[in-house]
Amino acid sequence: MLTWFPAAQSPVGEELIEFSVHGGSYVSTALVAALVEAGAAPALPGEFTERAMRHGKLDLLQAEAVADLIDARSRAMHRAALRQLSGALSARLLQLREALLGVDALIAYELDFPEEDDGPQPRARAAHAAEAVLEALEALRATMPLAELGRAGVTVVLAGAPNAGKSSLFNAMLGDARAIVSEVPGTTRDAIEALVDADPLPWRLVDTAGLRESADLVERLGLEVSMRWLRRAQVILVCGDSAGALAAAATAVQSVTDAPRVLVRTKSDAFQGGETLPSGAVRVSAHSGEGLDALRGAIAGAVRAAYPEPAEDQPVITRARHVAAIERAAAEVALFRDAWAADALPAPVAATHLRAAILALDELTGAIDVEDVLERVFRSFCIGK
Ligand SMILES: Nc1nc2c(ncn2[C@@H]2O[C@H](COP(=O)(O)OP(=O)(O)OP(=O)(O)O)[C@@H](O)[C@H]2O)c(=O)[nH]1
Ligand SMILES: [Mg+2]
Repeated sequence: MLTWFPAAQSPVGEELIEFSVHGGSYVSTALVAALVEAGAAPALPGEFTERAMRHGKLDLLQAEAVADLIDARSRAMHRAALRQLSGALSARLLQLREALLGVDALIAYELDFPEEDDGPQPRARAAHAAEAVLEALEALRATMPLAELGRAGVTVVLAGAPNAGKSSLFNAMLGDARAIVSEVPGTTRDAIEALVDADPLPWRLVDTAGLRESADLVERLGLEVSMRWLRRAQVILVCGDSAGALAAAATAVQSVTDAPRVLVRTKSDAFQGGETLPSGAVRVSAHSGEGLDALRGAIAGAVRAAYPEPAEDQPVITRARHVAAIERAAAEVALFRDAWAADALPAPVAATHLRAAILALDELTGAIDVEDVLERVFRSFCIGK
């Protein structure tokens, strides 16, 4: 069955025919071979999205968002991609571009009518407007770490004495027996990690070797690995199977890092009562599942506190390319602001910084054709998109 899209209604902005064929790879492969034989060229990776962009159906940032949507490994990435696809980032950049053009116009006014004095000084207004653009650019730049965390996860490290129940808890949180568990203290030697999807950001959950002095060489090496992970941890689950063990583990962790922590009293199913835990500590059993939801909530709370979500109307950036362009634009605006404030450069020269900033923003949205940028963006797509 063929579906025909006239150019105006087609998602790529060109006349398009879709073939729907029976299932199985043979028929579709044979059809593609026949079409190629008849002169068709197979699409390059990302070619459909690229054509959509060239026909004005999407801008470059939205095209990238399509790739991000396909690659999304977490709810956070999915959300960021949808935001970008909706055009929120493009709209903000367009606003900033307009503002810079406005500053440019104020400067031209100052050039044309240097003696004129009518109300608010164009000079001060230009400085003000440039400052506002700079702040908006910096707010955008500041959202990048969230994109990285959305991709790689917030590093959440399980720490505590050997046999505290860390690997059991790790497995229970994953719902999968990934780490070896045994009653022998010192079972875990190397760090094991897994990506756990969660809101507002996914976690990179890391199980580590128990913290203790050991004569065993391999266990000591494992301890060094634990220490490295502890130093990199963004949230720590301090585990102990008694109030005393928990306090000792907290002290040990404290000496290495001041990352936010959640205190976890493990093996709550074997709890006899009669101990007081520090406030905020969560009682959990990897065996019965008791307290796991509370623990998930406590981790999400720590993540939220450490990485506040941007305001609803704050667009976010997601790629190194965005960072580079935003930084370039911000640097140019800052140069303009400083030169303008110090009256150090003739106005036409100061204005070249504004133009350079506008150029950087245009590159970002793909408003100006920068072939090598397009090449890099689209060739990272998979075929058929
Ligand atoms: N009753 C009970 N026992 C548990 C629980 N979690 C772990 N254990 C037991 O505690 C022992 C140690 O568990 P692990 O998960 O291997 O402990 P670990 O902290 O990873 O230990 P190392 O890797 O040696 O540092 C095992 O015998 C587990 O069966 C629990 O929730 N309840
Ligand atoms: Mg273990």
